[in-house]
Amino acid sequence: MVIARDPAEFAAFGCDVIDRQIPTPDRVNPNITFIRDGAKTLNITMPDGQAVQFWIFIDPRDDKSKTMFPSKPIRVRQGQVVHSTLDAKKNHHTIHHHGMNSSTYNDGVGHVSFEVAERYTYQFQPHSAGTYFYHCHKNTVVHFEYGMYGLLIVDPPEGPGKLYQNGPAYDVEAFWVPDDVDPRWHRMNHDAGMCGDDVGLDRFEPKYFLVTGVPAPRTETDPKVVVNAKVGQRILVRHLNASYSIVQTTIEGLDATIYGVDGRPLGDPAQPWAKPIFLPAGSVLETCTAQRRDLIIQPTRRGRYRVKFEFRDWVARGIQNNGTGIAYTYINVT
Ligand SMILES: [Cu+2]
Repeated sequence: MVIARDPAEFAAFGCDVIDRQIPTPDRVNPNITFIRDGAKTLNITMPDGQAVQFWIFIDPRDDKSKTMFPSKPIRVRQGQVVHSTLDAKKNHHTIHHHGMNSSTYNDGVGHVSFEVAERYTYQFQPHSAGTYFYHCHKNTVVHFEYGMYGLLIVDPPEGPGKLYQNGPAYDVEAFWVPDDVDPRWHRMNHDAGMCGDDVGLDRFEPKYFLVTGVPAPRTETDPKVVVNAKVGQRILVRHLNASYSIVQTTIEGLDATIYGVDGRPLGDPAQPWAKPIFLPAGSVLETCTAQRRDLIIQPTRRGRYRVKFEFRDWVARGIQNNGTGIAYTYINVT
């Protein structure tokens, strides 16, 4: 086993991450179990006809998961002991359950623990209901760009229907997961850049802009993205920025209120210092990579309300791909 003691050794470790086939330390009986095989390839045809290769996690117990991008959600309840098993059949991967307070062995960050050589069961117990995601943490910038992620939803102990215990109830649940794709990155090698080799990871030039796996402009009609609700219903939008851009999301004509930030509640009576944030219609919601926001929207009038996602460069802050990096969808209220 390599132990990093000084920067030189860390440099070597960065290039040669430990891989292990081990049992879960301190294993206890789970309340709920998941299996994810990784990575399977999935080709998605972009609006210009180009097929782009993605890597996804699949659930071997569910054939539908073979074509799901983002990967099939993991949905649990606050307080449950969760066992999430990764079967890394081809090459090495990990699962990082982003936002869980896991022990180091169960955190799935290859560089501080190990990569899964064959199979490992991650054990954790979520303590805060909200919106999270899981993703591969092997050569992360490449594997995450390849699409190795899915939503991780933590419901309150009593189950879905409220964002958190004593929190806002919802009638309609929606998932908005903006992502951007540089097709050049989707032809890279599994280990590209890990040993300090210059493979061009300093250049990210996204050409396709997706929401919840749907490339724009299909986001304007695809039921995975478009939200349908009735006047007076409460819509919960779980918004995850899975892109490598700053995303500015604008809901035109409808007010929204942020009740959750990165899996932590706003407006929980037990935490009176953390207030919900009101966004008047037309406000810009800005998120960077990996951030989550839970929005409650309660329309009071019928209409077709447009939602705009602008993908902006981190440094220059201009809209990506020469100003074309925009996706739209709609909230239809009847
Ligand atoms: Cu991976």
